[in-house]
Amino acid sequence: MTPADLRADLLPRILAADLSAVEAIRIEALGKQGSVSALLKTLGRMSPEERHATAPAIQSLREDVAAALATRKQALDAEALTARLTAERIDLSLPADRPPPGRIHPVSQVTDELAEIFADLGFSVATGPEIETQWHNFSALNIPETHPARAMHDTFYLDETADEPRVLRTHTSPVQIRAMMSGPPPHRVIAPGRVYRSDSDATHTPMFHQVEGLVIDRGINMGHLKWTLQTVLTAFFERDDVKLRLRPSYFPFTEPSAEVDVAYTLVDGQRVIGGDPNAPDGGWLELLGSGMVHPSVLRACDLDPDEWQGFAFGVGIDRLAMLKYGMEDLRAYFDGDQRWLAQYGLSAFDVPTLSGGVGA
Ligand code: 2NL
Repeated sequence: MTPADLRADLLPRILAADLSAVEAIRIEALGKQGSVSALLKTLGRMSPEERHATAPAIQSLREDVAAALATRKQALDAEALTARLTAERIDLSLPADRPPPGRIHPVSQVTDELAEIFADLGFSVATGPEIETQWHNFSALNIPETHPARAMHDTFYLDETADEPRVLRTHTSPVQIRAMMSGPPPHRVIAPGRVYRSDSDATHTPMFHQVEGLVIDRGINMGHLKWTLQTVLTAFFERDDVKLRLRPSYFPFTEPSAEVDVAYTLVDGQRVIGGDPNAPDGGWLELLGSGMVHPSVLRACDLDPDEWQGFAFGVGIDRLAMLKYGMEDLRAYFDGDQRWLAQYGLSAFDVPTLSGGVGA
């Protein structure tokens, strides 16, 4: 066939082709065995004069066919897109994919619960640095230089050559020292947060969480302490039979000092707060340390012990979370494993108050 014959055959067919025909014609004309390719191959066997005379018509045929195929394909694609756009509709009323809501870590949950419960009693939440001066962490709390708590194996010391050597706070008491020094009494604060001790086994992690509470006012006594803890723990454990027992104890920063035990019973082998401690499967669980703020601590904060008194207490948040939500291994708390959090994490909506339990 001559270039003109091929042109007369191919171009009208391309103009009328659908998408699959466009591809078929491309192979038929421009493919390895294609008709246009065959014409191009004849050029190799021609004399230079003949080739000079014939080549331009063949070359332009090849270019025109390729261009016509491309143009047709573009037109067909555009048509198909227009057809889809007219036919398909986005349903804006369909609910969107929700991101997974995430879970609240039990330690965060317990911290938030305590903040809510204490807020109902007029306490505010105080925070402070985790890197503390030894004065705020020890001296102001009547903990002498020789006290074992200051020993290397309990405390993480930072840069001992500094003018004012610092430690990772071993309790959140220094936050309350700062609260007492920040303005005049009365003070009602809780100080939740991370604390650090050089200790690591199945029941101790070198970082753990503590909440301390402090009330400073005129005429404060142990009765205020016991009523406050009774009220808070009743709300926290969501039982109306929470029973407390105060046992004499010793802390350098309180006088008198008391350990606070809470009554428990075994239910299906699980320790549950509440019930009769004298029942065969009952007993007392040591929960908090507490006492009346030592006069030396008040004086360190420029308060006159004859005018101002107060009570204070401290409790481990991780322990409280274990007791309330029933996780066994303390170390898993801080591994950051999503599977653990999916199992033990809490919904963002579970916030108890003094007046109503979780979900009220
Ligand atoms: C425990 C013991 C306690 C305090 C913490 C405190 C804070 C100031 C003044 C006086 Cl600023 N006391 N805190 C008092 C008694 C005990 O914690 O065994 N915690 C887990």
